[in-house]
Amino acid sequence: MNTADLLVQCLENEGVKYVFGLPGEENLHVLEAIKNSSIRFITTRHEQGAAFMADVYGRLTGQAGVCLSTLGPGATNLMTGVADANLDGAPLVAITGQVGTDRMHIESHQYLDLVAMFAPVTKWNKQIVRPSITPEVVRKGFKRAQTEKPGAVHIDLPENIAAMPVEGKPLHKDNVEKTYASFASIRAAAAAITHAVNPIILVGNGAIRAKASDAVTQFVTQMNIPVANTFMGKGVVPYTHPLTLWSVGLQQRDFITCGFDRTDLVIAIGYDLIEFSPKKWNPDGKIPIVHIGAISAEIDSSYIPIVEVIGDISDSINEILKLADRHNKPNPYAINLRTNIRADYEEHAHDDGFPIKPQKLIYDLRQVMGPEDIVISDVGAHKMWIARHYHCHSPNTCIISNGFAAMGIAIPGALAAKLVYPDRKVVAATGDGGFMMNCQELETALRIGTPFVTLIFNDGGYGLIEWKQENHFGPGNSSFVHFGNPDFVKFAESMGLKGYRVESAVDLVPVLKEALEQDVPAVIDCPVDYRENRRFSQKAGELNCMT
Ligand SMILES: Cc1ncc(C[n+]2csc(CCOP(=O)(O)OP(=O)(O)O)c2C)c(N)n1
Ligand SMILES: [Mg+2]
Repeated sequence: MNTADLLVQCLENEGVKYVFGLPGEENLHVLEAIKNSSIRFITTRHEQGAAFMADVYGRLTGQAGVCLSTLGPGATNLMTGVADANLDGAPLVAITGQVGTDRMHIESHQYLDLVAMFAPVTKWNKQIVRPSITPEVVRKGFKRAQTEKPGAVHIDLPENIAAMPVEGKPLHKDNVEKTYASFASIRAAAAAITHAVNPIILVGNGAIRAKASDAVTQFVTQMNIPVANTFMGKGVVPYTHPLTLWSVGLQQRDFITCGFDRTDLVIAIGYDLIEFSPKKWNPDGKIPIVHIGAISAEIDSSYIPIVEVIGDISDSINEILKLADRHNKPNPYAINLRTNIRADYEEHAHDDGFPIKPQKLIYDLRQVMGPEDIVISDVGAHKMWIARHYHCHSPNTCIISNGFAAMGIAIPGALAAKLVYPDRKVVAATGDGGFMMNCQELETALRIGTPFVTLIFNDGGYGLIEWKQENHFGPGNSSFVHFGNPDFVKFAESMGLKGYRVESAVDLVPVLKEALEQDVPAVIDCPVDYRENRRFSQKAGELNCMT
């Protein structure tokens, strides 16, 4: 047995089913070891795709997704997806090949100090400097990646170490017990909740990671308190619940902002500040906050909780429920707000304008997707519309990157989602810009048999940036944001995929339905009317929270 064999045994011990990656000379031994293992290697067309696949796999399962690259250029390609996992709180382990330890001290072909390079985009990273430490490095790596707040870990394996003989076996996984909040913190939180006049709940991805959906929904119902979710907190409370105010987190004002303007207590549950800065909803730091989470609150001058309830989230909520007493009805203002938000959602439901308005596009997408089906959003104007308008029945059914927010995640992410849930429908919703960043992974999807639908919001440009430019510099004032596109239908067909073009608003639902029935990946080119972006900004700018 060599070190590479032992490394792969350790991966098996961690329950790894897939390694996403791209081969190179410096990881030959690892690939050979994977070939002889129970793990399936998924060969990708770019290391970035491999890292995004591992990222979304980790986010959906809570088990670290694993990606592999060679040294130098392979490793630099891997970094974006690794950084995405780290800032989105997704468990991921990246393994890189490396030159031998005998040539790291001199100018060496393709050599970069990868431990130094990955340090800022990981929670922890190390080089395997001698064969015998492999089980400890791997166990520690997985433990770090998977423990709250999850993130990315990097392991660097020099090729001479990989080939060295070794004895040893994987370490046992330790039993990590739940931690429970102190009684004092629960009592203080319950008192604050009891006395608040107009509280609001803000729920984030931490509640999904902690599988606290049932407890949060129970809390909302029993306490009669309205709840908003961050982009990454969709589905914690089903969107049909009468007290949900849906997603918050646009950088500009929106209906939901009014809920925060009027509140006298924010109950933040599993809220990650990275997604939506508290400075946006609590600029002068005056709103009292109860922080309920698995770990202590991040420091921010706008986020200094009056009490932190730290421990298993479901348990904390259940204990608070035993002590809190709210006989007063929910504020009628919150109910009005809900009515306004819903009216806005439905405003374009039957709009047959073409190119299709983003609101209508997303409304139709929701109609064809079942409650457990999964949408993976890319990053751009379409993401903002998905965040506002695509609502979820359950957690992890709309994946949005809102920590790192890297374009190019949707297609590799959808492939990973289809691997995890082969029986669910999966849609990669992407801009035309993001599509061209990782569309090569559609070949990977075809080859490994993961059919999903890629829905392109086609505006011939970097729509979100155009939107921001126009907000800053006035209508018509945008620069460097337009480009040409290939014929996406022919492009898809040339790869052996199904290609569709939406030619009118009424086409979209039947095209989506047909595309979702295919047994190969399908691509839908859908022209989108982004004049709605500016319209929305105007409407939001005129929003008067006092009505
Ligand atoms: C990798 C990466 N590069 C650049 C950006 C900055 N950025 C954010 S959105 C956006 C435009 C996205 O364009 P497209 O994919 O066509 O989506 P649209 O906004 O048109 O819906 C850009 C350039 C980013 N988030 N990620
Ligand atoms: Mg675009």
